[in-house]
Amino acid sequence: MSQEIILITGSSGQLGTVLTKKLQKKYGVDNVIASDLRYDRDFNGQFEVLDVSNFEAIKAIVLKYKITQIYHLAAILSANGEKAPLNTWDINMKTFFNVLEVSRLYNIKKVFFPSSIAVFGNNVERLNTPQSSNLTPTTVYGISKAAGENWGNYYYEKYGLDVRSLRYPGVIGYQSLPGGGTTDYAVDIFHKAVNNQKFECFLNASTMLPMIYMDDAIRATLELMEAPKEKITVRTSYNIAGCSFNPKQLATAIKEIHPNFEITYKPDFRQDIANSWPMSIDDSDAKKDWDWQPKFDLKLMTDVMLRNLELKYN
Ligand code: AKB
Repeated sequence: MSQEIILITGSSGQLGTVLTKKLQKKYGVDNVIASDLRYDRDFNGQFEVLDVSNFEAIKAIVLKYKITQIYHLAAILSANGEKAPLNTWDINMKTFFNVLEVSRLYNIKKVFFPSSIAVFGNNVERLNTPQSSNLTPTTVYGISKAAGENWGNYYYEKYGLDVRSLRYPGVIGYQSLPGGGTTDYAVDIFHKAVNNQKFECFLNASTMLPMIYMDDAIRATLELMEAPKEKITVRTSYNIAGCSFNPKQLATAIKEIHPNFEITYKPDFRQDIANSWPMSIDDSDAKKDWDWQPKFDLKLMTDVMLRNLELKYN
C-alpha cells in the first residue's frame, strides 16, 4: 500500500483539533498536514497557514507535499452564518469547489466533506429523520451543505473522485470549543458546570436535537473513509446518529454529578434554527453499509465530559 499524505483544512476547529491527532497517529506525524487561516503556536506536527478560498494556495500545498487525501473541515457554521448570509455562501462554496477541483486535477484519491443535520428543514419527519428526506434547509450553512453534498456526488459520478461525507449531528467534546453553531450550548454547559457557574441556555428546555460524542464522531469519520469503495452506496452524505436529548435532560444528567448546577433558559434567534432541525436521525444506511454503531449515550457522554474537564480546569 502506498503512503497516504493527508491535508486537513480547518484543522484548528472543534472537530479538526481532535481529528488531526487521530490521523497523525494513524498515518504518522510527518504525513499529516494541518492547515488553517492562522498559525497555531501550540500545534505539534506539520502546519501550513492556508486560506482555502485561494485556489493557487491550496494547489501549492497539494503539490509541495504530494497530498493523496483531503479532509475539508473549514466552514462557517449555522448561527454565525446567518449574520452574513452571502459571505457564508461564498466561503463555504468557494472553499469546497477549490478542494474538488484541486482533487480532480492533481489525482487526490479521497476527499472527506462534513455535512450536517442542518441540511434538513421543516418539511421532514422530525423523529428518526430518514436518509432520503427532501432537503429544504433553513440556514445558509444548511443550504451550502446540501449543495456541497450534491457537488460531491457530481464529482464522483462525472470524474470518479472518491468523495465521502457524513451529516454530523451537534458534536460534543472536551478537547476543543465549537464556534458559531446552534448546538454549541451542549458543549458550553459542561464548561460552566465544572467551573460552578450558572448556565443560561439559548434554547428552551424541551428543544431536542441529535448530538454525538466526539469519539463517536471521529470513529464514524475514519470508518467511513476506510470502508471499501464498493460498500459506499450513499454518495451525497450519510445520516449518522449518536444520542438525542434536550437541554433539560442534559442539565438533569449533569446534576447527577454536580447537584448544585443551575440552568436558566433565554431562547434567541438560534431557537428558530433548532426548531427546523430533526430531533433524531435514522442512520440505518450507515449501519448497513459500513457497520456504523454509536457507543456513547447521554449518561456515558456526560460522565466522560465532566471527568475530563475537571482534569483540565483543576
Ligand atoms: C451547528 O450547530 O451549526 C453545527 C451542526 C449541527 O452542523 N454543530
